[in-house]
Amino acid sequence: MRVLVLGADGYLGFPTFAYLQEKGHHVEIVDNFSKRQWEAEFSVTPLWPRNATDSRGIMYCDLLNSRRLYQVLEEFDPEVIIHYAEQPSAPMSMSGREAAVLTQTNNVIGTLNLIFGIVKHCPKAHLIKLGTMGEYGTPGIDIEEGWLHVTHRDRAEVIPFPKQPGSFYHLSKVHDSHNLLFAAHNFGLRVTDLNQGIVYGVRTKEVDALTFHYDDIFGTVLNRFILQAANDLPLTVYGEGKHIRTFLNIVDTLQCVELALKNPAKPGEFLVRNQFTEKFSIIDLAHAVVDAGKIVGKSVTINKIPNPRKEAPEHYYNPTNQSFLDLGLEPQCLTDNTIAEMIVKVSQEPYDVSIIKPRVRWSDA
Ligand code: USQ
Repeated sequence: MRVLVLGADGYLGFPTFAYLQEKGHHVEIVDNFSKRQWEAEFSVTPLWPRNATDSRGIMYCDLLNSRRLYQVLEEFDPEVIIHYAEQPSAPMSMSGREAAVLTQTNNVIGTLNLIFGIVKHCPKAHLIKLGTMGEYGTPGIDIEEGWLHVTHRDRAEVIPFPKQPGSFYHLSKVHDSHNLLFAAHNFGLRVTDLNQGIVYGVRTKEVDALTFHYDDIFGTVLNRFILQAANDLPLTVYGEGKHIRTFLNIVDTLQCVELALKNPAKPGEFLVRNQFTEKFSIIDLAHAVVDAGKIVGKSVTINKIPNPRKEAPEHYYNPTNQSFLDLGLEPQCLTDNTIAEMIVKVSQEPYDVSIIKPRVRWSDA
C-alpha cells in the first residue's frame, strides 16, 4: 500500500517507516524536524541521535503549512496516513504558556489542516492517528476503547468515553480526538485513533539504535530508569510510585500499527483502539529494573522524589486492550532479561547527567 508517515524523524516514526518498508509497502516519510529544535531549546540530546534517520531522505513538510501538506497529499495520493507529527512531551507542554500554546497549536491545528487535506486530496485514505492512553486519565471505572455505554434515567446511549487528562499535551490529543470524530462523521473520513501507552525500547528488528531519550522532557519513564540503572544512578520514582500506567515495547507499537493498517476504519467511522500490552505501577516498574540490574551485576537503588506532576497518588485502573488482542496481537511482555539487555546496550553510551532531574513542575505557571 502507499503509506505516508507524518513525523518520521521521531522515536516512533522512523522505525515505523523501516518496518512497513520491510513488509513491502511503498512508504513516504515527512517531518518538519521541529523536535530537533525543541531538544536544543531544552538542551537535551538523545542517545544515538538519529544515526539511521539521517541517511534516509525525509521530506520536509510542516502540518501548519497547509499548502505544502496538500502538495504532498496530492502528489503521493496515500492510501494510509500514519500521523505521529505532534509535540509528544507532557513536561514540555507544562513548562509555561508559550510551550502550552505551541503544543496545542502544533498538534490540534496541524491535525485540523490534515483533516481538510484528506477531504480535498485523498478522501478514501485511512488515517491512523496516534493518541494516548493519558487521554482517559485515571477514572474510577474500567476504561473502554473510546466509547461508553450509559443509561441515564430511562434512556441508553453510547457516548465518547469521558476524558480527564493530566497535561496540556494530553489535552491536545483529546481535542484531536473530538475533531477527528466529528470529521469522520461529517466528511465520511476513515479514522483510527490509537490510544497508546508508554513506549520503551532501544531497538527494533530494522533499526539497531533508536533515538533514545532519557531526559526529563522527552524521556519516557522506563527508558529513563534503564539509563539510570546503566549508569549507577538512583531511579527517579515520582512520589510513592503507586500510580499505574500502561506500557508497551516499541516492537509491539509496530505490530499494532500494522494490525490497524490491515483492519481499517470504514468510511465515516472513528475507530478507537487502546494500544498497550501491560500495566504496572511506577514503583513495581522500578523494582523490576532493580531485579534486572542484578543479572548484569548492577546494584540499582531507588530514589523517591516529590512528584513534580499533579497525579492521583493511588487509584483504580483497569483499561482494556481487547481490540488488538482480537486482531491477533502477540504481546512481547517485559521480562528481566529484556530490561537487562537494554541496560547493557545503553551502558556503553556517553550521557549527560544534568538532564535527568525533573525541571518542570506542574504547579508552576
Ligand atoms: N515518572 C516517574 N519518574 C520519572 C519519569 C516519570 O516516576 O523519572 C512517572 C510519572 O509520574 C508518570 C509516569 O511515570 O506518571 C509516566 O511518565 P512518562 O514521562 O513516561 O509518560 P507521559 O508523560 O505520560 O508521556 C509518555 C509520552 C507521551 C505518551 C504517553 C502515553 O511522552 O507521548 O502519550 O507516555 S500515556 O502515559 O499512556 O499517556
